Amino acid sequence: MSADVHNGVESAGRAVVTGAAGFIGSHLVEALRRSGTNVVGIDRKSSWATGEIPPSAELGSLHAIRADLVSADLSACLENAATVFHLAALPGVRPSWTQFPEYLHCNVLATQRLMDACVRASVPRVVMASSSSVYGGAEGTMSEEDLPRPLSPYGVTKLAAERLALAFAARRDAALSVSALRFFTVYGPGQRPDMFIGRVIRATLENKPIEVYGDGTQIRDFVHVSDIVRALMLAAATPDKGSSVLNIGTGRVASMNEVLALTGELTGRTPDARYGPARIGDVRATTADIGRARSRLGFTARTELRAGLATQIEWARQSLARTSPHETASSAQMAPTHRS
Ligand code: UPG
Repeated sequence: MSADVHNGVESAGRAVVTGAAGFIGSHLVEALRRSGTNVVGIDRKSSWATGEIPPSAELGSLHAIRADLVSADLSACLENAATVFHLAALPGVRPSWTQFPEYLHCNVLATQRLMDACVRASVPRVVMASSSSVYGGAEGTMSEEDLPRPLSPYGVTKLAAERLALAFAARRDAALSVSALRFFTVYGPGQRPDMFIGRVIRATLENKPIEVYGDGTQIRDFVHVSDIVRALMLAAATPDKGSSVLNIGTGRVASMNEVLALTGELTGRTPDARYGPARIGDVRATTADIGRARSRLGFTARTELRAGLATQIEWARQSLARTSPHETASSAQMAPTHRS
């Protein structure tokens, strides 16, 4: 983390992170605490127990609160907050067709309640996770200027959340700025288990088949979680007092077939890909226009896909060794398997 980011967040004071136990949230909480920032982390997951970790010489404190944003007493959580990182959401494109009330609750209602509380508590800055899913099936590079046309109920709720936050920030009585970061497809250690890269790695390490939805030629702008954390910290530290929407991606793409091939190279095992129908609501391609994030935040992604995949493979190996030590020890002695 660069000194300016470190100082920017630290001098800004206490940070509140919603979705603190999630994939991106847990990385952000760690980075904030390493920078000496005291963190209030809110999550509704059962693994996130309410409790207090005092500050140490190396780390800022953590006040963990297990709560649902829709019913929690948010004024207490937001006291003295300088930055609220709003990452809590029900993610994932495909289940949103059948679980829409849950998506509404977690993505829209929760955001409305949080923003209302932020205005009342005079929180100066909210940095929130939006998604490239708001764009829908755009051809070519996706720019913040494009008209969003989400193709899934999930994308609709993320767009609603983003617009809600911006509407609160625009209120005459609000002294609040919002940075809505449209994350492209995030990967890295701790990635959600329903996502493609994590599934490919796990299946390959366990010698199991992986179902590819479609012919594998769909492309994604994959962005490593360490770059996402850096973008979040930069957005919190920017001296710009206005609200903005910013793409956070790499500007480069890979197809699912390329991910399969790279995983094969890096693990020494050929993934057993089984091709099935494409899923409704999945877009063919995402590519971030990265110009605005570069000019406003000085952000460019640093992690190349090959190096980033290696970090996730290493993490997956370690997690598998913890859950099934015997299996992994014996498979580690096996010669790489190659399937046709
Ligand atoms: N896919 C498969 N097999 C699987 C899982 C996924 O073929 O078992 C496909 C999927 O259909 C898609 C591609 O792989 O075409 C990538 O899927 P995934 O890794 O789940 O990412 P996205 O669908 O791009 O969605 C991710 C996040 C979402 C976020 C979005 C931002 O899940 O929460 O908003 O990226 O772009």
